[in-house]
Amino acid sequence: MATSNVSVDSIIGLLDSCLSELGFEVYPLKVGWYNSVLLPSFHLAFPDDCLAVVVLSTPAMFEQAFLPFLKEKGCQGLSDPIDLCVKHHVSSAVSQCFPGQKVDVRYDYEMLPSRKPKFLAQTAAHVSGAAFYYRQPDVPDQPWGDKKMFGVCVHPKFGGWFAIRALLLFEDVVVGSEMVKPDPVDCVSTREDRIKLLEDFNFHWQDWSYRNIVPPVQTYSQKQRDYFSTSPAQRFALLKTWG
Ligand code: GSH
Repeated sequence: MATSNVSVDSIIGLLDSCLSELGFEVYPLKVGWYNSVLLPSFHLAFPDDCLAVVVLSTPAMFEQAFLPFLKEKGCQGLSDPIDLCVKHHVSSAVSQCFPGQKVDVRYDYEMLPSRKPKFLAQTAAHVSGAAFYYRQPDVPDQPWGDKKMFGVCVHPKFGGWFAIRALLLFEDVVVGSEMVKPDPVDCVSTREDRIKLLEDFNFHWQDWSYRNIVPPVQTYSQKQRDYFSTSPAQRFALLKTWG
């Protein structure tokens, strides 16, 4: 692997200049930060000092990227329009900003032949400092006995009103010790609030109350709420009612 003289700041700056106006956020991390918290079977097969970037969608993505994408493509017969829209914008940004550079782009919806996800999105978000991944062991003296509770990420500005969309692996960019691992903001700091968060997420995630565990600066618009609370099979019919 060649050592690149491209700085992390310039990579993030370029990506941000393409993606932020579309409602995405980007956060850098080192592959080693990610691999060090996972079992070997989940490791990314890249060196520890290789640069990765996690891409999130914020509430603005729906109006700033998705609705214009639908308008341009026409929604007739389009399956997985959200995934297609994210892929379109992220892959265009990568090829426009880094022509000729080897970048392995992995999306949240992609699986390996083993049926494992291509990357663990919540772990990537946590180690990059983008969002705190609250898991069962983060609750001292946990009240659930043997019951398995799924963890959930909380963004300091958007609470649960965001989604983790992609991981970019810059195969030829080696980052040195000057890149310091940021701690994600621990915005749900008390035991009581962490219990509430995990219970809201595990027992009634469909009412979306877990998303408001911290006061969000922006949430999904009514249109976006209607879209995501409609089952994918019914979304086409909903879109038609929007004209
Ligand atoms: N695969 C379908 C598509 O591409 O249209 C469905 C996509 C979808 O609804 N994804 C969910 C989503 O974006 C799960 S990641 N939800 C937004 C959220 O939960 O905040």
